Amino acid sequence: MFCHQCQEMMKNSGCAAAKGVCGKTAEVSDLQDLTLHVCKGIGYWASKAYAKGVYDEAAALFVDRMLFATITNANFSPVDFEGWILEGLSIRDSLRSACVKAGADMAGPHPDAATWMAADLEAVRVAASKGKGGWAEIGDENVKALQSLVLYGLKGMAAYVEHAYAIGKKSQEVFVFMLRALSDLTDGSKTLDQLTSLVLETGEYGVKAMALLDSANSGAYGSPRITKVKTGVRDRPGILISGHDLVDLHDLLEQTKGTGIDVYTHGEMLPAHYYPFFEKYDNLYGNYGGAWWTQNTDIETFGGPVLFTSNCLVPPKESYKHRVFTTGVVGFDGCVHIADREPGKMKDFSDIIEMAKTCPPPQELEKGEIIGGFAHDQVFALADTVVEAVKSGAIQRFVVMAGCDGRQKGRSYYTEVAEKLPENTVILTAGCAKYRYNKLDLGSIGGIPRVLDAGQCNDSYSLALVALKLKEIFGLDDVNKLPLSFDIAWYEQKAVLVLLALLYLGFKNIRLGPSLPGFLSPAVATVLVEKFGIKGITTPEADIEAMMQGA
Ligand code: SF4
Ligand code: SF3
Repeated sequence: MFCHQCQEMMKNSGCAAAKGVCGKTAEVSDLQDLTLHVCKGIGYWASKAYAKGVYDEAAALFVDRMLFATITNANFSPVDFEGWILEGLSIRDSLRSACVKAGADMAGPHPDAATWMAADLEAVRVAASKGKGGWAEIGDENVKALQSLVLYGLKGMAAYVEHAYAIGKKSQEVFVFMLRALSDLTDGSKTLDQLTSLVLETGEYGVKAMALLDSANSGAYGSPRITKVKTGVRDRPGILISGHDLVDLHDLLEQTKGTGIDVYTHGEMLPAHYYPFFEKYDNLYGNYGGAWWTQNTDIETFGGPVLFTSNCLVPPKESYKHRVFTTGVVGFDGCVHIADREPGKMKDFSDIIEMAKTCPPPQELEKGEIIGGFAHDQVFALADTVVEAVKSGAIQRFVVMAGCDGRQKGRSYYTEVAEKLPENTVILTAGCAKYRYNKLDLGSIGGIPRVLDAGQCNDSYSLALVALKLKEIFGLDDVNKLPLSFDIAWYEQKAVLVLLALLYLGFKNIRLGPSLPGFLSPAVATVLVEKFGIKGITTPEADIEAMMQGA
């Protein structure tokens, strides 16, 4: 195996042993490479067919789901990937036939395309195992680095698109881009400049995908508003729900209401409480535990069943594995998988509910509240107060500390930054990175909490909108002139997409940690540093000092 898609890759160069740091086995890693390999074939033929006026949405959806399924900590099941590869090959072959029928030019244009179009699985497997990551046999290290940026950005984009699709929103434009970008990744003749443009284009379509999900979420569940979420427990059995899928949460709340079973959110499901729509469910009790990586101990003490609706799943311990349920693209052999909903129906969570009835109430970990719900509309509603505070100097700077949390000890940096930032600063956050400081008492400025949580990583778009709104209010010609710094933490591929989207929107001087992506070549890293001012983190003290001076 070789995998270097997440921040916890071994030695910041890649996981290449029998198992990745995340627990992904070599077998699953290779199968994921194969899955993506087949998806590139689908992208190739789908783009050719599209040029001839044939659009296959089912193929686009399949590719989208596969990009999402191969995101870090989503699916660890060889059985799932074997099935998907066969399904993908048949989709690819029917697209190829559609191209013949539509009179497409079957010869080109990609010189390396033939290697990628092998018909039988074994040939695809051999082709995929040739290079690092299965696709890297073409091009030098800079080509590979740019291809990685695109591929990982696409995985992040797929997550946004999949969540929007679950709510009933889709964009043909974004689907067509994803297929074309995958096709371009099979093209060994692309120059570095062309690949760099593709990276920025991925950011551009990333913004569209983020906007799509933002409107899907607020259309279905209302605009997030300031909310206090309980962190304690009550004396009834519970179900813990994790991941990012709000439609799954809705189905679960409908099916548990009136049963005497409480639903607790975990990790990235915390921001669900901020949506007005879910207020009517009095059995949506509170949030339990911390960020994704604390699940091994949180699930142990929770005592009841746990539903994973998306990443991040940590391979479950034997002691509680029987209580772990997966759904959507999440999978782990030995855990019960809840099937997708049929059109117009809910998913059937009765097995989880039956198990919950036999379980003890959760053990209390803490007692308190987390405040959040500062997505764009809520912040815009506070705009007068915020602008006044900036003008009076009560707020000197905003620091965006969004992104992911992770296991690495060095991530305590983010807790320290939050604690040590001057009291006239406000932290804007989204994603599970917030668990490094969202339970600290950092006070408020004129009634505005010093940590403004916009929501999930899926809501990072809100932070960009807030920044663009501030630019407008202050009459600035450049968003980089705002009293705003970025100190972002990354772990998985949605964070890659968010970074590309921010670069596309013109944000510069972003601090990225705890380490710069190991999949970047030195030359590509240099371009990011020189052209966009991206930088790594140093110490909390030095970085705070630099940020306060606008650097
Ligand atoms: Fe390693 Fe991350 Fe890949 Fe897992 S997802 S194998 S930890 S690089
Ligand atoms: Fe977290 Fe996995 Fe990225 Fe959604 S739950 S931000 S890491």
